[in-house]
Parts: sequence; C-alpha cells; structure tokens
Amino acid sequence: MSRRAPCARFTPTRPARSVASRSCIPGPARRWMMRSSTGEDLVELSTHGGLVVPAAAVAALLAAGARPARPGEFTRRAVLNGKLDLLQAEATADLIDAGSPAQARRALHQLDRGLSTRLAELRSELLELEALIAYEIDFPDEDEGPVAPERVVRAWQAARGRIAGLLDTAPEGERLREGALLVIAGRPNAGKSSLFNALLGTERAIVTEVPGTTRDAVEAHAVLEGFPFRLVDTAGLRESDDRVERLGIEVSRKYLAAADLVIFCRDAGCEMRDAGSQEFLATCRAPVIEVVTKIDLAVRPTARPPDRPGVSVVTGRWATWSRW
Ligand SMILES: Nc1nc2c(ncn2[C@@H]2O[C@H](COP(=O)(O)OP(=O)(O)OP(=O)(O)O)[C@@H](O)[C@H]2O)c(=O)[nH]1
Ligand SMILES: [Mg+2]
Repeated sequence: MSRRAPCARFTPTRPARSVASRSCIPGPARRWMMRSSTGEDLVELSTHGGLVVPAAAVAALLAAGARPARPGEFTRRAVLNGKLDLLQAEATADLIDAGSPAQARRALHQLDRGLSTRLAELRSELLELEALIAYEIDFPDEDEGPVAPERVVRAWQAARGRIAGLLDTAPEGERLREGALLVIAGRPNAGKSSLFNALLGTERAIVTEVPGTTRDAVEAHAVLEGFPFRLVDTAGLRESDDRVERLGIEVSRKYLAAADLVIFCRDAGCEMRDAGSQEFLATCRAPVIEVVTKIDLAVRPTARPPDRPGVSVVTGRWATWSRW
C-alpha cells in the first residue's frame, strides 16, 4: 500500500477478490486512513454483515499474510507512536472493564486526558520551582538581582496545592475502579442478609429466622445508582460461646475496619440501641448509615428520629421514618 495524502480515502468500484478462495468479498467501502488512532497507515475494510462474508474476508486477509491483532495491540501502537500516553492507555483498559456508568464516565474522562492534563500542569509548576531555586543558587549575584523569596514561596505553594489535590482524589479514584467497600453489619437476625440479597437482586446469602445464620462474610459486586460497590454481608455482632460464630464475628470486624461505608441494620421490632451497638457505632471509622429493617412489622411510635431510613424486603418499601 502506498502512502497517500492525509485522510485520503479509496473506494473501489469493483469488489475485491480474495487471495485464498478467489471468491468475491463484496463490500460497500474500503479505505485508507492516514490520521488513524494508532498513528499508522490503516486500511479499513467494510463488508456486509452476517457470518459467512466477514469470515471469508478475514480468511482471505490471513491467507495474504495478515494476522489477528493481539489484545491491546492497537492501544500499544498508539502509545509507541505518541498518540496516547500511558494513563490514556490504562483508561482504555478501564473503559473496556467498566462495569458501571460511573466507571465508564471516569475512564472516558481520563481518555480525554483528564489526569494527564493535571499531571502536565504539575510538572510545569515543579520545573518552574526548580528553575527559580537553581537560579538563586547558581547566579546569586546576577544583574537582575535575586529571585524574590515570595515568588519561590508562591511557586512552592502552587505545586504543593496541586499535589494535595491529586492525593485527595486518589482514594475516590481507587474506589471507583475497584468498587467502594460497603459492609452491612448489625445484630444477629437484624435482616442483614435479606437486605444484602435485595440490593443484589438475587438470593446470594442464606436467610433464616435463626439468629447467627451468617457465619462468614459474603462478598459480591453490585452497581448501585450507577456506582460500583463491593457489597459485604457479615455475621451478626454479639458475644458468643460458639467458636465458629466467634471466628465469623472476627471476620466481620476486619471488614468493618476496612469499610468505606457501613450500613448498620437495626430490627424495627427491637430498635433501642444496645450497649454493643453503641460501642460499635462509636468506634467505627467509616461513615455509618443506620437503617431500620422490617418496617412492615413496626408499629409507628412517636419519639423517633425523623430522618432514619427504614426498609422492608417483604413489601419492597424504603422510606424515612417520617413517611412510614
Ligand atoms: N417481615 C419481615 N421479615 C424480614 C425482613 N427482613 C428480614 N426478615 C426476616 O428476618 C429473619 C432474619 O433475616 P436475615 O436476613 O437472615 O437476618 P441477618 O441479620 O442476616 O441474620 P444473621 O445472619 O443471623 O445475623 C428472616 O426470617 C427474614 O425472613 C423484613 O423486611 N420484613
Ligand atoms: Mg445473615
């Protein structure tokens, strides 16, 4: 294929003939594009749809010496040719792996050089700072006089502020990529597994009326309101003589220590805060959403906080206390 002017396109008037089978590759369009995403010359062949025609076209190309691209090969070529930077290449993989709209949005933002631009700006700020300091060290007696200390301080503060901003958004990025760790905790029989299943939309965890049913943490990925979560159902928190249950509670505590967000379930029937729950809520580092469960069984009392959310997996209702 010869090199043509940028963006030149070539559409043959007659269908091409395959090398291997001499059969016809009918196609509405074949074209060369010079401004390709990889930065390399590219021939794009369009065939009619279906199974046979595209397969015949691919077979003909393979017979002529072509080979299928390896996974990520075009992105790699784009990086090598300076069309994408490494962060954009990573964003391409993130976009392909995106399991939620929020992840896709973030990957697209990065493909659009979101983080790359911020890093480029930081780089130039650091270079300016370095130049100011180097000037002061190397040429303290130059005619132009010393660099004003305020200028160095301003440059330093700008760079430091940008680094702090990047560090601030890093955990958020990590959560979006991996899914925020959302742990469902509470006393035994509080309805944790039922809520877990309802959020997942599938019967993933065992539910029974026996307190202490869940003995190990059950983890699943979920997309809630467009955001990815690692949802974890845990063993109910209580003092227990049962060795297996104690081990399960230990696992619960480990998850709770690592949680990004905790849903603390409280059975509407026994809603008064017990000492254990109080202690837990006081020591939990992650934000805690207290949820009153089984609201279909509750009789509405008068003196309750109006803003605590309540749920019933039986009726499918989710409401704040004031609306029960
Ligand atoms: N009426 C009613 N019953 C519920 C509701 N949610 C859970 N239950 C029942 O409450 C009991 C305990 O539910 P689970 O979801 O197993 O409770 P848990 O907190 O996971 O219990 P453990 O695993 O033992 O700690 C079961 O019999 C459920 O059917 C609800 O919203 N309404
Ligand atoms: Mg359970």
